[in-house]
Amino acid sequence: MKRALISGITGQDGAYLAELLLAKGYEVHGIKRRASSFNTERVDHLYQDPHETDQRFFLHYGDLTDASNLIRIIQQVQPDEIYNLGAQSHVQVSFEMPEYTADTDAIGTLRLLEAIRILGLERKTRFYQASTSELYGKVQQTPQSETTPFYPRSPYGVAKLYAYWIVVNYREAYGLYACNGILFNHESPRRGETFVTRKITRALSRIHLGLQDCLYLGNLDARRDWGHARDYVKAQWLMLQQDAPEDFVIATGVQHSVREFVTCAARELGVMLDWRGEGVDEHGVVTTVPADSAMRPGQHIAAIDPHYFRSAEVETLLGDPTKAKQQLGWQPETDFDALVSEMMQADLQLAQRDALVNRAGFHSPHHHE
Ligand code: NDP
Ligand code: GDR
Repeated sequence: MKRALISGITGQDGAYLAELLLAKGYEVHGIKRRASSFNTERVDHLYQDPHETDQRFFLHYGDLTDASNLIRIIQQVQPDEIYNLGAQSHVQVSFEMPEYTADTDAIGTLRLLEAIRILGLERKTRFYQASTSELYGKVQQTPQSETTPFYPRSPYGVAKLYAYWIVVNYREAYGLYACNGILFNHESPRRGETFVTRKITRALSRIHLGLQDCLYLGNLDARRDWGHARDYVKAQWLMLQQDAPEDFVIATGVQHSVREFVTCAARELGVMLDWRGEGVDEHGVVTTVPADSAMRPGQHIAAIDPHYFRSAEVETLLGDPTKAKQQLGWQPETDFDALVSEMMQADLQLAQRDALVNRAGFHSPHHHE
């Protein structure tokens, strides 16, 4: 039985990857952070009572900023594969917490690689690094492939640049089996609520049910190559099953704007949206609306709030996954429309639950942003 250790197991990708590896017969260990409230919601369905025999899913308290703890966990687990998915992963937040982002995303990666060396596991443990299309930042060529130069545009991107190169360096210097997956944006119903896709599907569902009035967004013209996280974790696993370690771009090769995402998500509700440009006050106005919706024709359900503009923006990203298709035999199974539809349906269910709770006289908690 193979043993895997996942940092960031409580995040979007961590949950899908844990499911995939358990289905493949792995013993799966994950690092979770100590928090004052529950933070394991995405993997709670995988939890096994510690008294059960045949246990294959384990969580360890830890943090990427804590080297001695990482060494101890790796020593105990003796993993065949480490997936470093843990990160302060929000680009906008990285402008507010640049040092913490560097500590976790850049030096955290170094700490894991050093732990492998310190424990003499260079020949046993394979390493996957969650690299990102944010490395391309201010893009130098389109579409972006494994050979496109990097130009990161945020403290997050710069931290991930260090992580990318330290992985390459440890592969070349110590012969580690270590790979960078340069993954373009990938989403799902499990996506964090403050990333733009999930923010949109969550807000539109709530507006539809009368729980909220308007969705405030930043740059509607940003363009992204959006895929489904379930498809992308398969590529992470495939990268560690090759004869030799290499870096791969994982993307769909199709690009949409934030505005198109909103329009497509609204269409899922039977709502037609018209964009009436008024400078920075650009609105999404409802034109037709089904009878069961709390929205009204003419209602502004989307508007720009400059608060969400970034200090330095990544305007456009489009990946070229040819190498992954040829060498890994990987390709995305979920297209843009199916992704938006799945996310809308899931958020509609959550909003229906909140509406029911409200009607029964209880008020659902208010979350910021
Ligand atoms: P999430 O933000 O959903 O998950 C991040 C995970 O990292 C969570 O489990 C979080 O714990 C954990 N984490 C945060 N800080 C620390 C720390 N200091 N020590 C240990 N763990 C920590 O991200 P995704 O699942 O979307 O992404 C996974 C990885 O892939 C990240 O590294 C991200 O930067 C990268 N990536 C993501 C892409 C995407 O489109 N989703 C694209 C390309 C790269 P907690 O739950 O407690 O917050
Ligand atoms: P990104 O994802 O920065 O690409 O990083 P995000 O969904 O946050 O932003 C995508 C684009 O949408 C624009 N945008 C908004 N973004 C947010 N969050 N909120 C808004 O209200 C809003 N309005 C417009 C942004 O300006 C941006 O251009 C994600 C993360 O998962 C990273 O960890 C990962 O490395 C990259 O994807 C690939």
